[in-house]
Amino acid sequence: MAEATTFKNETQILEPFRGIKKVTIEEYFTSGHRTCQGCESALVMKLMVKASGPRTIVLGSTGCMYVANTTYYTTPWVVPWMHTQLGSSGSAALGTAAGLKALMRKGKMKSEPINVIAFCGDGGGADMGLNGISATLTHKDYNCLILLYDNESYANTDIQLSGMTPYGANTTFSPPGKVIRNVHKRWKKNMAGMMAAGHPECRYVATVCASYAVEMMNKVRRALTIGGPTFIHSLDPCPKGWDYDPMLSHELGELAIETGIFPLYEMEDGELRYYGKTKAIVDGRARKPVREYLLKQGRFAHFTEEDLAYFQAKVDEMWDKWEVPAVVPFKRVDASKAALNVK
Ligand SMILES: Cc1ncc(C[n+]2csc(CCOP(=O)(O)OP(=O)(O)O)c2C)c(N)n1
Ligand code: SF4
Ligand SMILES: [Mg+2]
Repeated sequence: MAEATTFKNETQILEPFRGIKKVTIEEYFTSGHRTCQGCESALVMKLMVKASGPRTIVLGSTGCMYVANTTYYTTPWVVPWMHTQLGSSGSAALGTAAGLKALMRKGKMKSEPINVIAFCGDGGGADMGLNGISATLTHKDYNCLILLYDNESYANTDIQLSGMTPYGANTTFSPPGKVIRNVHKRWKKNMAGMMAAGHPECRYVATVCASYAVEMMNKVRRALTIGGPTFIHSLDPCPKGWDYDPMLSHELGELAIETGIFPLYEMEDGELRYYGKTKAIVDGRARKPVREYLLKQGRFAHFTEEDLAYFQAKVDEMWDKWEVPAVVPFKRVDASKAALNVK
């Protein structure tokens, strides 16, 4: 078949929402899901497709946002949605974007910009599917967004620890005991920083939190309009896995930012912009103590003062010693020593 002369690899025009009153009223993730009360990941799904609008295809890897959203014969998705295997969000995004492009180029479907979003959990994305996401972010000719919703555990299968579970957290794989209090002793992966630093063809990487809904939707809009593959990391409080009253979800999201544990930033064409309360911290506002965030969650109920001090010291190090505060983890060294290569 002859190639369509009208085909252009365009993205949609999605202007940022200028305030909450300007947000569109239509919903594309509605009732019909069975996530827990207070589930922030469900809110992320709702805001994500609200931002992208009706001409969107969503792909989702196995996890809470698959299982709880597609219970037998019911679904909250109004846009086309497809499940993909646990470690496959990257390849699903790339394959769908490539498929659409080929069909449009060959004139087999109408040439129009369609948003492709693949979401993954922290287990599916930051652990099992890291390779696929990384590969996708190198293919600059395909327009797609990978959104990692990070509830800091393999939640759907009953809260096993992932590479994104915070230090010391109580999970079904790391229950605190009398002999070993903190079974989980690894520090969480720096997923957005890793994606931003390691993928020169990826034009946009951002971190978001649904406690700041309009900002979050605007980052999704930017990611979908800039062109090429993009990546967003969302931190999602999870009442079941983090063990807290569901009414605290929003507050915990805010505290994650205000304590400096989860910095909000976007990296566009290699330029870094902190935003929201993270920018205020960069500009001099004091960070709240991490204990205000940690002690509201049952998964840290076993923490002693020593554990809290260790956690605080690690967060302080991220802000005070990293090459780019809270983003790039290389330590700053004295320039004269670095030139001589001495320690
Ligand atoms: C290859 C493979 N291994 C294991 C599973 C079982 N499994 C289904 S969902 C899930 C947890 C996924 O965790 P995450 O990606 O963080 O999503 P969440 O459940 O937290 O939303 C696991 C282990 C699977 N579906 N496929
Ligand atoms: S376990 Fe957590 S992520 Fe899963 S549905 Fe419940 S609140 Fe949401
Ligand atoms: Mg998870």
